[in-house]
Amino acid sequence: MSDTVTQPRIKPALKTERPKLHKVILLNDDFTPREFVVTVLKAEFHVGEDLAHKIMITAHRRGVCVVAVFTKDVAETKATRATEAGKAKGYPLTFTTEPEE
Ligand code: TYC
Repeated sequence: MSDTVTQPRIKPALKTERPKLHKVILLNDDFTPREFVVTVLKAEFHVGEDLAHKIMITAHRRGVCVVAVFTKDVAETKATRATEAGKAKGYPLTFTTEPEE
């Protein structure tokens, strides 16, 4: 007769990794009108007037501002669309993305 005791498995066989989030970053420039930056932030990122203004003025003063975080695909799509909205009006408005630590 064997005395081997089999312990129940506590850890799941495979852990589900949370996808890494990516920041959308607004860059300042000298040409895009402040009001247009606010309009793009409201349209693409669904923020209200007050938060859009706060994000715009932070980028204006500090050079950059994190707008929000999303999964990689969503962050890249939103950054591209928001940058294109500026380009369509002839502005150099730029949104970039980078992975969160
Ligand atoms: N600096 C621009 C101006 O003075 C306004 C601006 C703010 C542009 C934020 C881009 O990300 C930006 N008209």
